[in-house]
Amino acid sequence: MTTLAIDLGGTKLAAALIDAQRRVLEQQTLPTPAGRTQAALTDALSALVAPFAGRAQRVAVASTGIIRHGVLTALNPDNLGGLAQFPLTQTLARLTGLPCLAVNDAQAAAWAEYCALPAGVSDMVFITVSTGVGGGIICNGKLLSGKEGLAGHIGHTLADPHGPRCGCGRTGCVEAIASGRGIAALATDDLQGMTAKAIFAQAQNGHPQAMSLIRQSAKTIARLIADIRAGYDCQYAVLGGSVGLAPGYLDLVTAYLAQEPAVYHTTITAARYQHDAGLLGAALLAEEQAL
Ligand code: ADP
Ligand code: BMX
Repeated sequence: MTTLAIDLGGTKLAAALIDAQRRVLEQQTLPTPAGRTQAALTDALSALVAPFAGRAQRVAVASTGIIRHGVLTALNPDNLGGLAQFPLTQTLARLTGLPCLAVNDAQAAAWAEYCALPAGVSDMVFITVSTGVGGGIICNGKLLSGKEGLAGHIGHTLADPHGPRCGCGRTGCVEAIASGRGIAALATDDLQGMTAKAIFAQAQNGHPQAMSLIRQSAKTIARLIADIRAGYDCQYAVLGGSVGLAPGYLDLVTAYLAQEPAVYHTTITAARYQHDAGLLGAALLAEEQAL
């Protein structure tokens, strides 16, 4: 069976055909629309799935936000330009005429990455450092989604009580400091108005503020991993998202975690499936649920 997998993030939308052998056959990406009304997102999804019409038997979506009964509710509406609610599975089922499953993006990626880890690992966390900071927790071999879908939203744990206000309504969340949007929002002077991608490029050229913003992000993620280790003794942390996968970032996080007491040290790797982890995880979950 071929699955049309979709990854809906705060910055980009991706769609791919995934075959029964779990190979990504063909993929296209589009920017998440700027005028982020329900109509704009529906139009963008329509353009995203159009090239794949008639070529899949089901749709599996990995999406930013809390996913409950197929509806996306933003925990941080800033990441979706203020769009707070969206009927995800209903819209995609209408656009494609196919059955549709939707899961949080980091939860989906966690499942794909967990399934690729060596046998014997039963506890791991996947962290996407992207537009936001998302997480997927595997505990005792099971993906935690939570009764209300909130499980794993570790980007909204406290990093600094005196830190910036987060779009979720709290102050000093990990996401407000470490995410792509957080890095960009904290930039001043000549870096003001740049994207995190551009700030990473500046850091490569030795720009002191750019380097400091990236180090601050990596240190915040390292402390988050230590907190999660203390929380449930996970053996592995896997990093994804365009910031998490940026050259040098994993090494920085690893170096900062090494500065914590040894009991919190955890193996950290880059996502084996790189930017496709969410797509593959959603497809796997749809397959397991025999959608
Ligand atoms: P999404 O959040 O939509 O899943 P990404 O994982 O691409 O998308 O994350 C988007 C964030 O990553 C943005 O803040 C963007 O500026 C930043 N980014 C994109 N490419 C890079 C890169 N090569 N290096 C560092 N940051 C990047
Ligand atoms: C936010 C939250 C999470 C998501 C994470 C990463 C929203 C809209 N999203 O913390 O559900 O997993 O960002 O999302 O509240 P991404 O867009 O960066 O991939």
